[in-house]
Amino acid sequence: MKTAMGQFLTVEGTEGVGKSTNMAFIEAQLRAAGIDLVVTREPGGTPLAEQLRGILLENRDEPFAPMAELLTVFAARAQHIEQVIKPALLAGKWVLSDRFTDATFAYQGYGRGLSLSVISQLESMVQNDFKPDTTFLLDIDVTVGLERARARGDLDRFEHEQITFFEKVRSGYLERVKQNPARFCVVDAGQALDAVQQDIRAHIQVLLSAQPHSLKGQ
Ligand code: Z5A
Repeated sequence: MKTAMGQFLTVEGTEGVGKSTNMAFIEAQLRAAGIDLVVTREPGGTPLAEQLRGILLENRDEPFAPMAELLTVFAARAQHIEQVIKPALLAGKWVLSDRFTDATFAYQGYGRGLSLSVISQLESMVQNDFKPDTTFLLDIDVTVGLERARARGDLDRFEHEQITFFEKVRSGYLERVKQNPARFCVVDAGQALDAVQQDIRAHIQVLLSAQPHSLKGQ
């Protein structure tokens, strides 16, 4: 699948990094520029994939085997791509997704310690060569992020993990940036929100300036 008609943007980061807050900001910026946009998330994005999300996030006594977790994430993704992402891009819309496969490398690969090469194989099976065009990585010291996330209240199954897990996840994300520097926009999410959003706005302006002149404000 080619993404020439629509752009596929993703937002990533560890707990408490401000993804939800900044997804809304990015959405508003893109809509103001006249982009026809579909906003979605992973795990989830379709009724069936949202059910799989519930299974992944729910706290339960039975341990979730890491390989079962990995396969569930990719099952949800296969459904999401087929039902939402692919049709939108083919219709010329842009898609903004709260997390995608970088999260799988970061959480299941670097965090849980599953083989990166197995994850790459699943990525090829499910996505062929389909990847995001641009990924915003909100990066933060994990201690600061966890304080923010825990101040919000109820914790899901991932948020009960130890700090060492999130440190591995964060270094996994930074490793992904090293491997794909052209795709990532890295933002220091430890700054005050105004400064974070100023940085995001600058990245979006670069992105929009590379688009056809039919968009508003170009
Ligand atoms: N997961 C996985 O393991 N493998 C995969 O392949 C995929 C996902 C796709 C659900 O993700 C879980 O799925 C996730 C990994 C796993 N782990 N967990 N949990 P999620 O994205 O739905 O859940 P989340 O990580 O909790 O994201 P979130 O809801 O967007 O939370 P957030 O990043 O913490 O964002 P927030 O709610 O906007 O911000 C948190 C608080 O900080 C909030 O009170 C804000 O007002 C505040 N905030 C935000 N920015 C600032 C600044 N700059 N300064 C001060 N305070 C701020």
